[in-house]
Amino acid sequence: MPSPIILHHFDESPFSEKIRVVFGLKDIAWTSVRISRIMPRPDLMPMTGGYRRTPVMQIGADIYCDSQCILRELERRFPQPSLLPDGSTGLAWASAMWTDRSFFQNTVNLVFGSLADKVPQEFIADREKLRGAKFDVAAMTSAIAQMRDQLRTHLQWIEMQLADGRAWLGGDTACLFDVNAYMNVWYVRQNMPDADALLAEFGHVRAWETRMRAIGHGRRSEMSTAEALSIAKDAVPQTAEQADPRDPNGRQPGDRVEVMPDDYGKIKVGGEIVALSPQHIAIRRHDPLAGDVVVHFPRAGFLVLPI
Ligand SMILES: N[C@@H](CCC(=O)N[C@@H](CS)C(=O)NCC(=O)O)C(=O)O
Repeated sequence: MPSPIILHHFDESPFSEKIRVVFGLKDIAWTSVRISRIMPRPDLMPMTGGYRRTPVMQIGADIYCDSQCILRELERRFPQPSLLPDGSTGLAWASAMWTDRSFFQNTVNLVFGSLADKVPQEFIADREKLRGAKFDVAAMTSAIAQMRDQLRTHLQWIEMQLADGRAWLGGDTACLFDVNAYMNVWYVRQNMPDADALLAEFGHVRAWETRMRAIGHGRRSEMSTAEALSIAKDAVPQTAEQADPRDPNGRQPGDRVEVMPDDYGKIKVGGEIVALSPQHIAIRRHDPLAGDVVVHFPRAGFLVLPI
């Protein structure tokens, strides 16, 4: 029996919403493993080797970290309907550097600044560890006016793109542009009581948001974290060795490296390179609880360090 497509996520997670929407777009049957919003995650860490951001996708003993990497793998396994708009493939992938960084920093600061004293202390302590810096809700609250200005700018870019009456950001069909940008609008809608007011002037965005919501989340079933860990333990990683002859640093399959995000959650995951390309790195590691696993990361926004 083929390994199920497992998403380790929590329902409130905007980066996970990207993946859930793609399950909807591609009508994929998937298994939801709901993880805690804060650490510890004792059944997941043996599989990721310490990578602690959400979401993580697991297929047998192959573990995909970061939404960019997950989407790339889903597009590879389920090419139709494609996430990539005709003539704009490169820009579609690159759009994550807008939506996941400056746009998301804007919406996350707005959301937590607005929640203010409703943010639980243990959540603040967890996110301080994640960021390696103070999670300063008071500073976020005082920046709300600035964050509203920034949000308006981001939303207007979406509005401009839809202004010719097209249904989707890339044209006639929903694509990666839509998935990436929608995450932030969804996050504002879920958390800001005045979302209607924030979106009021953007009629095209509101109509597009309704279309995005109607895509749904594909075919979802639930599994426990412990069951997912035992699937990894019983499986054999399926990633084929792949060299990158033009790797600028001469890295080769078999080299030992550590991989970590360059922005937050900077935990190094060590292993031996199995596959390498300009967009992707996969490393093999062994864990007493998870067995042999191959952990996959994107290259954009990640550092690869020799051991
Ligand atoms: N670049 C990452 C960012 C993921 C991210 O920041 N996720 C948030 C939740 S939506 C997170 O990891 N929060 C801390 C945690 O869940 O441990 C991606 O695209 O997956």
